[in-house]
Amino acid sequence: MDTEQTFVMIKPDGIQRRLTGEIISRFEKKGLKISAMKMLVISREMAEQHYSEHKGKAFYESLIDFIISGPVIAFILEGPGAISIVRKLVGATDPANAEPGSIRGDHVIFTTYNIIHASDSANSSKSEISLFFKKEEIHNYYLEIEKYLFSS
Ligand code: 3AN
Repeated sequence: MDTEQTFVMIKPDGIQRRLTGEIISRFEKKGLKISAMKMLVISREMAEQHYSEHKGKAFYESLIDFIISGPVIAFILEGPGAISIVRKLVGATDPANAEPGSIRGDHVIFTTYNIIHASDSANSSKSEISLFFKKEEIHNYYLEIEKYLFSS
């Protein structure tokens, strides 16, 4: 499985509910590597770009208002098969389908206020990472375990 990078964002409600540490710790425990991280308030323009695929849908305006309503924490996770692994750990968009044990399955009851975003494909990961991070904000380093994995 190739090493992938994926974009993840704890939304304003995740921060309001003080679930930041809980969420990040799930990814770390799984073995994913954090290669970039920052807290920011997204501009309306940036939010519209991030959610452009939803423009025109009934929930679009409230989604934009919500995502710019307070700070978010944006980060990049890295690891073999990271994109699909992170989506599994996050759980389904519809709270009724989010499996218990997933982040949304354990903490979310509303579809709009669903505490976290994660890229759903290699293409969206690439464009979301470049929307949120400059090259110099992304750190290239090895975890101790990777030194053994990649040494042979
Ligand atoms: P996901 O975040 O699971 O990739 P998307 O990309 O389909 O889901 O939707 C982006 C965001 O738009 C969701 N996280 C949620 O906040 C909001 N959203 C999606 N579908 C609905 C819906 N039917 N009603 C309200 N909000 C929605």
